[in-house]
Amino acid sequence: MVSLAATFGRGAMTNHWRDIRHADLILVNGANPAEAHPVGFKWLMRAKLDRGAKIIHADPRFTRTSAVADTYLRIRTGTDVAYFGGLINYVLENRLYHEDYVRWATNAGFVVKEGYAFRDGLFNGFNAETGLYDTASWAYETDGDGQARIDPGHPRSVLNLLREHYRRYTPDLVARVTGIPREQFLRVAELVGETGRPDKVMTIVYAVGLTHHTTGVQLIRSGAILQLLLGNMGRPGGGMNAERGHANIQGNTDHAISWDILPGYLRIPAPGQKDLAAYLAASAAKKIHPRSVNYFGENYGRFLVSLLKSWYGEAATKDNQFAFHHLPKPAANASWISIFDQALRGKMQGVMLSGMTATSIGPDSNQVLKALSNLKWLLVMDPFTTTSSEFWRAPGMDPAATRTEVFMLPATHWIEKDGSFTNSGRWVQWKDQVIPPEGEARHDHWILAELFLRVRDLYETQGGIYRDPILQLSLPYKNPRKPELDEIAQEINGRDLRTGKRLATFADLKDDGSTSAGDWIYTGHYPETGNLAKRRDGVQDPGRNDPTGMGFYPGWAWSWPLNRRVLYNRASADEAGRPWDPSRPGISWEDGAWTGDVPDYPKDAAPGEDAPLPFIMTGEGVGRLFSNSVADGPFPEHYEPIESPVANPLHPGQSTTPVAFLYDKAAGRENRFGTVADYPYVATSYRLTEHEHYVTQNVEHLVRLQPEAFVEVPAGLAGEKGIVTGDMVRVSSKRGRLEVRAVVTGRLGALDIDGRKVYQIGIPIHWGFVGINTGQHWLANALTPFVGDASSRTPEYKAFLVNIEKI
Ligand SMILES: Nc1nc2c(c(=O)[nH]1)N[C@H]1C(S)=C(S)[C@@H](COP(=O)(O)OP(=O)(O)OC[C@H]3O[C@@H](n4cnc5c(=O)[nH]c(N)nc54)[C@H](O)[C@@H]3O)O[C@H]1N2
Ligand SMILES: Nc1nc2c(c(=O)[nH]1)N[C@H]1C(S)=C(S)[C@@H](COP(=O)(O)OP(=O)(O)OC[C@H]3O[C@@H](n4cnc5c(=O)[nH]c(N)nc54)[C@H](O)[C@@H]3O)O[C@H]1N2
Ligand SMILES: [Mo]
Repeated sequence: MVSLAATFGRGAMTNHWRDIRHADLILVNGANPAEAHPVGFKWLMRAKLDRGAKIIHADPRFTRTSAVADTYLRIRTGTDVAYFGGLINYVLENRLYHEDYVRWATNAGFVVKEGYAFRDGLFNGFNAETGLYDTASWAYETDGDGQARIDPGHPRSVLNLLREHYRRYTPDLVARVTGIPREQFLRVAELVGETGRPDKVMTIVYAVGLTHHTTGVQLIRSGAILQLLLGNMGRPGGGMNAERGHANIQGNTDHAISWDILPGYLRIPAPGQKDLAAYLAASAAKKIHPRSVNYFGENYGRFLVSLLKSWYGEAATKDNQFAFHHLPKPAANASWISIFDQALRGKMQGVMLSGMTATSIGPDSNQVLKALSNLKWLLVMDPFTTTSSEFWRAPGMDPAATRTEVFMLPATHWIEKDGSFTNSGRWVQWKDQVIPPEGEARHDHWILAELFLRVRDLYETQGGIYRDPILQLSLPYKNPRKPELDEIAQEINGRDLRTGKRLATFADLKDDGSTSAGDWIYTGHYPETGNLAKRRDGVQDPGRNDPTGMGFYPGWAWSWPLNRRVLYNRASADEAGRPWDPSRPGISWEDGAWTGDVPDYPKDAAPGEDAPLPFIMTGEGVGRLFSNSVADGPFPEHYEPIESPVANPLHPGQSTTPVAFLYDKAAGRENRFGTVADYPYVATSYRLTEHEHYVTQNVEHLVRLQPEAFVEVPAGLAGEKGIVTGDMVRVSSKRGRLEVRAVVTGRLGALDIDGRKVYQIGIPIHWGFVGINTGQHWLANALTPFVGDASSRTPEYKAFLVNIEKI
């Protein structure tokens, strides 16, 4: 999500599932939708069957998605930047990009400030001592008013630097790095290049096969750059379509379960920001083009103040800066790996887990287990016992040596409560409770409310340091111990505090304390007329419910922002407001108004020379080919996974990313990365259709379908090692080992990487040591490395080194 925000201004799937049927070409990278998103996958099939779209699937494994793809590319895991970079180079060198679009809707013509450099695998601004880039050193030249200089012919224009950067990504280099044969790559490049025409459109579909890498953010950004060059962003059938994981993971991200944001993608305040003005100056994007709308940047203060009013109610006043000082200003990173690193260092007293099992999800579960044993207490809120609530029973653990006190609070499962799910396509959909809770289980929000009220009582009776944020928190519910999800949905939507009425749009939010909103991007989903997430005007009457015939179905649920179905849809039409492809319009300017989807644009802004630029969420007003909003470089560059069998041919001296944070090293712990000498094979981990992570170990029917753990071994390697299907094998990494059965398969195969034969081994993730007992006792994450992406810190689950032996 970091990469999409850095490129377009918002971190979300740009289109939606149903929209994929409008594509002519579908690149699927780092995703296996036929098995992990089988219901959504039907829209890829509709594109293929109804309009002859081609599907290109790049994956280390031949999966059920590959089986129905037109082209399957066997790619080495962790190398998609080289693949997308090769496509970018092909499109630029052959002038196949959509020139009008690129000139109008991207920062191609912006001039980059002097000092930009890329040498020996490092961009300018690198500080070898801190291991960080100064991202502010990646900036534009500006005039006296702070407006960016625009000169497409300048040697340091973004387009010229981009061309220069990707010139190295020749078809031969792509083959050397990814293992995709040159001729096959060129055939795909030709198809991709055709979608630079206005009457063609391509979509990129991806999931965690791209995010689970130390280069995850840049892997995705390289696809986004390609899509901007081809003019495929904002258009029906186009976009960067992130398939999200759990049913409500999009809602979860929107409401800031992620460590690095507040609800609605507002930044977490940083140390030193003494007041609201300092926070806004550091957080809100600046308008750097006279025709940029900069909607987010200009309204940042309204969204933050409305959030503070929602949290602190009457206690948030103009005089106290709306209680801005109540917000924590964390100095340290608080990502998943960081939490367990802190526990390993003995700096964490307790951890609360809700709807997530730390032990199973890793990475480096042996180290995570050690971290859990270092805690004073662990609280697990879950409908089932999990590998975390039972962590002292994990393989290799000595229960007597574990001091951690574990509390298990039975929580209701989402089937047992109502509430909304926000799907990948940003549709907020309300659901009903299916079955009543059993036994003593309580809803998560009731458990949290009860805990909070008891803590508040303690502060009230016993005092404590800085009590105000606790004592002043607003709980505007009929029963604060048992808030209803309906009440919380209304609170998130927000109100006009003078009238008490719920707002219909975030355009009405104010920074004077007269409005509240728990998450500005959801303002409008629950106006005075009712909960729009409950709407179900769908395919029962397409004539009425889908007036444009484009599948927007505006009366089906509610899609953030403002019920808009395709983000950045101003770019679906040309400067004059005519759809690039009249057969697939997003919005169009007709008779003095925008028609079609809800415009991602000021609704009465007419096209013309002075018209606002199309990407309203960036300070530039355009999509960013060059961006300073990521930690590891303004343009994506191929770096090898932290554990890799080969050196990076682009810059062997800087083979891996220079900015991944190495936790063990920083903490003075022993190095836990292996080398190819000891661990000669590449491994990747993934899902199977029959299981949902770890929770389905409790579902008898599914356990019967996939009862036993296994690893997939390519036939060639199995032949070399004398392994046949059903043999027990030991798979080991520097961090741990698994003893499981082997499945010998043609789905995985050898790659030719720079003249060297590289095998990849496949590791499904789903087994543990709780649930229905099938004699399994292992954790796939025993193998994975304790390291993540430089910006998002998402772990490198998808590329690491192992050895395999027959036992
Ligand atoms: N049946 C089922 N469905 C699920 C889930 C489940 O547990 N079970 N989990 C849900 C969740 S939470 C999520 S996040 C999604 C994830 O959905 P997906 O990302 O589709 O799931 P994975 O199987 O982890 O990985 C997808 C593919 O990425 C490939 N891959 C690995 N590394 C690379 C790489 O570097 N480049 C490329 N091009 N491909 C690579 C893998 O071989 C794999 O086939 O699935 C959701 N859907
Ligand atoms: N090696 C490797 N590791 C991975 C991945 C990988 O591809 N490879 N994928 C990663 C990804 S993308 C993900 S999302 C994680 C998934 O990891 P988890 O989120 O830990 O997996 P689940 O089994 O889906 O766990 C959800 C838990 O929530 C509980 N639950 C369900 N409903 C509710 C509810 O309403 N309230 C509460 N309190 N609990 C509830 C379930 O009982 C279950 O125990 O794994 C990650 N780990
Ligand atoms: Mo996920």
